[in-house]
Amino acid sequence: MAYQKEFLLEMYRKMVLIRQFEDRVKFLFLEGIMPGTIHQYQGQEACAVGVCMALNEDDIVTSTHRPHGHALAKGLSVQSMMDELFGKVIGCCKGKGGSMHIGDLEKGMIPAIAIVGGNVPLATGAALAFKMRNEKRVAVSFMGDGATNEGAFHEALNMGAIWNLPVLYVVENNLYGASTPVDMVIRTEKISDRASIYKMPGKTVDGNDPIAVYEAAKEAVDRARNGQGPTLLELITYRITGHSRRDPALYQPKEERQKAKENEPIGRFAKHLVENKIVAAQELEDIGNQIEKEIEQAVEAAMKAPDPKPEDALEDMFVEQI
Ligand SMILES: Cc1ncc(C[n+]2csc(CCOP(=O)(O)OP(=O)(O)O)c2C)c(N)n1
Ligand SMILES: [Mg+2]
Repeated sequence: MAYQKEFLLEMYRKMVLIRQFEDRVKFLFLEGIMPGTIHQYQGQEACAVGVCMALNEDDIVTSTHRPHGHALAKGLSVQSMMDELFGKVIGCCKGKGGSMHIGDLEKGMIPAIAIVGGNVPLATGAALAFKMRNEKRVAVSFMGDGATNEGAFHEALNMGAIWNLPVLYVVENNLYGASTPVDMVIRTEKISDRASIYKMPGKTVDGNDPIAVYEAAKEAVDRARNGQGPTLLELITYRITGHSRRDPALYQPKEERQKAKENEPIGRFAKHLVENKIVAAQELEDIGNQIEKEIEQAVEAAMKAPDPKPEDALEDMFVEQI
């Protein structure tokens, strides 16, 4: 299918935004300037961007311990996320969530959940609410390969299937759950094979190709929105950074890492755009430079922003009115 240049550039811009955001955060973290802990998304950008570009603004996503890419792709601002990572009162969760609970309901992202598999039932629940209220909205659960071995995953998929809910289960198979290779803990050749026992469509696609991801997600989202029920989508990708802060990822064999770097989504997509004369290399460089400035401004502003007061900890404990 042919796409407008604007669409492809938006895809590129969002992937670069995620990459640069993560690279900057890594630096701030290693310098000891940023508090908390982080799990980063470098290498997996095409997954979040391809899926979120197939969604409407009022669709909902849920995420994991590795949520920055999903949040940026769903439209959270760099500033509100940087503020949150610095624990500031103006962050998207008022500084109370930090990296692993980032989110903003107004942008269609339920705050992330770091319990592996924990967000899968949440997306199922949101989809049930949409169906009961007769709303034409779709819920997406982003998860890792490791999450598909959790009981919560199977319970949630079963419910999504029997109630024919408007939900998309997206597995980002980055070949490892922390340091454990996926083929050590899963017998089936493809994770998407697991869809068949719930009688929903299951598909495996190249998760480093944003267009392939977009097309698979669009088909699944359209099905869900038209009342045809859930889909399990497996995106094959690779994490080109450690599992969490300071992890040198020595369990990833050198050759495999090297191959993955050559196959990383942004360089690959840039090459595709330039070689097919869709865009000039200079235009891509300009996009990168603009994003760098935006991130730098956000870092400066976040560092100057006010911290929460101790008594703020007692606020937002309960919903006052439903
Ligand atoms: C229920 C549960 N068990 C263990 C952990 C510790 N833990 C955090 S991330 C992770 C690996 C998850 O792997 P995967 O689902 O493939 O996601 P990835 O890190 O590759 O993005 C583990 C074991 C956890 N957070 N929750
Ligand atoms: Mg994984």
